[in-house]
Amino acid sequence: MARTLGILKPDCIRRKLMGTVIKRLEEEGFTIIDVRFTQLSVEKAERFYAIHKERPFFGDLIEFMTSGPVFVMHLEHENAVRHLRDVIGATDPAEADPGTIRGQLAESKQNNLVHASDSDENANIEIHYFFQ
Ligand code: 3AN
Repeated sequence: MARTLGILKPDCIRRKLMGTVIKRLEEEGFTIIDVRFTQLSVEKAERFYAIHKERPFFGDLIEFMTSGPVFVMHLEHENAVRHLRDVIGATDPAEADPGTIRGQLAESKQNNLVHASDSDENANIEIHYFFQ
């Protein structure tokens, strides 16, 4: 079994969609290994998204990710990274498959409800970033 990291972003919590998204993840076969409900500091969010530092949306992304609590999930599934990214869909909800979480529910590229690790290597780094 492989593992990945998912984060329910502040828009997901504000819109009271946590239950909906978690239910979908359970229906898709994910096992929840560990969770943390936490408020990211600007420093922690900037380190988490360091790879996007030069992108024009970086400031907005950090402001958004620190605008309220996030729900961090350590998840297990066969091909967990691929499976979670398939279930949440493309970054831009307008481009996401209508059957995906973002395709069904997300509002914009920024307010897209869920973060998912994009490789096994990054999943490992991100899991250790939040869970000892
Ligand atoms: P994903 O979350 O689908 O892996 P990335 O890694 O390209 O997408 O981007 C990280 C986060 O940055 C996205 N989840 C999204 O919130 C934000 N983001 C990406 N591209 C844009 C954009 N063009 N405008 C605003 N926010 C963006």
